[in-house]
Amino acid sequence: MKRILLIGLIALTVASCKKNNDDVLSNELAPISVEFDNVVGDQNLLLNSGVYTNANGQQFSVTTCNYFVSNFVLTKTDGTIYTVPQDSSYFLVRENLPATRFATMKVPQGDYAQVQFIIGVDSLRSTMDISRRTGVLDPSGGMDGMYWTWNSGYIFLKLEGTSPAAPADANGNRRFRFHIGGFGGYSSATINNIKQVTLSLTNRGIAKVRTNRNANVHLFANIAQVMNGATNVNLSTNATTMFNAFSTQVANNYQNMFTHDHTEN
Ligand SMILES: [Cu+2]
Repeated sequence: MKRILLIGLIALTVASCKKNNDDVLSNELAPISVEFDNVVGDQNLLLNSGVYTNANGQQFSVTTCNYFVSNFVLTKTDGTIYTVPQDSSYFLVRENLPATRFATMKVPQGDYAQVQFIIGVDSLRSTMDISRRTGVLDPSGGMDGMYWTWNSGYIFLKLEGTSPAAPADANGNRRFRFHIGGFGGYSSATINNIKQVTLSLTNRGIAKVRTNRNANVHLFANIAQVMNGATNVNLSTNATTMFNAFSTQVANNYQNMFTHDHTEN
């Protein structure tokens, strides 16, 4: 600014340059991705081959790890809140399909300090006509069976694997299965396991969203926290958890599994 004042004679020219160099951003939409990087404690998640230990000291391996994340809301450093249009705000993260770990959205340019989303599918969308449930929400599409019925709705999180601690089935396989969902149903009596997650980006790097960049908010999802937390799940007695009361304890565990590790700007 001082420089501009000093060069008074060519002030008009400088002023026009200043406008171009100004740091005020337009509200133009720009790309941002939120990366869901599945880990188990301090180890990477490796389907089938990785061997891990839960809080009860039980070994396990993972064969399937899928979950829905949706309804993203991002907050700028100045407190401005942007809700991603809902039709563009449903993602199914599938560990066996690496590209699905990126939830890619467009938001107004700016510096973002907080990301919020829900694990699962909100009740409104769960009850919408099938024509409004397209893409990853299409029960007849390639969504890997993440759906029960009209009243039970979507399976929000599916974690399956094997464990020597799990009881043997008829074929001698020792499997565990967590199929967790429940949007509340059409009657309020049914389970509601919709969980909201709010993560501050302040400590590990805000997202600088610009039209000429591709900000990526890299999260870790510690899937050990499906089993570990307020309730340390015993795979001997709870090898199969689906649409039942115990599922709420599992959902209470995994709602804390996300942490922000860093941001690539
Ligand atoms: Cu990264």
